[in-house]
Amino acid sequence: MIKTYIALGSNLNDPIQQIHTAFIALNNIPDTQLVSTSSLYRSAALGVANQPDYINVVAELNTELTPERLLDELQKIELKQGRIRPSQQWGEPRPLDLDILLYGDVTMNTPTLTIPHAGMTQRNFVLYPLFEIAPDLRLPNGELLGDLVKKVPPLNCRVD
Ligand code: ROI
Repeated sequence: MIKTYIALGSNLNDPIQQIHTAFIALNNIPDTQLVSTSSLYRSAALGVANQPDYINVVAELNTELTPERLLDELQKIELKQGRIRPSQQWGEPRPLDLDILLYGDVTMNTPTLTIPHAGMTQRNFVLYPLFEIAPDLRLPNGELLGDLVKKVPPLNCRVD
């Protein structure tokens, strides 16, 4: 059983509802359990102008699936929740984006999957929710999550 952290993001088609629907879908992945979820955080879209605010969350799962099979299941959920293409162009608004942040202590870099997730250490909308549910976490390279959080702008827009 591997502990894995998934980032959820939505900025289309009722984002808060998208996130709640995704929690149920994550818990229904075969050989996988949803262990915990962070609060929901609202933030302006990073990197692209003129698109709706995002709702972001991090979820902890226990899984027996390989990273590739897990990614496959996540892409099925994205498609089911109205995403047009599994790998929409970077920065396009989307009803649901699911990214594998961490998978145990695994480090990997293939054409389809980079773990830890490449952008995670710079993104406050990932680091803050992750820190909320895993305050003592270290990345596979030994970096302490708490140290990374101090280097990004604060994210305090929690949604009730
Ligand atoms: N900005 C925010 N705030 N949250 C996201 O999840 C998000 N996802 C993206 C880009 C376009 C980088 N911007 C984002 O893919």
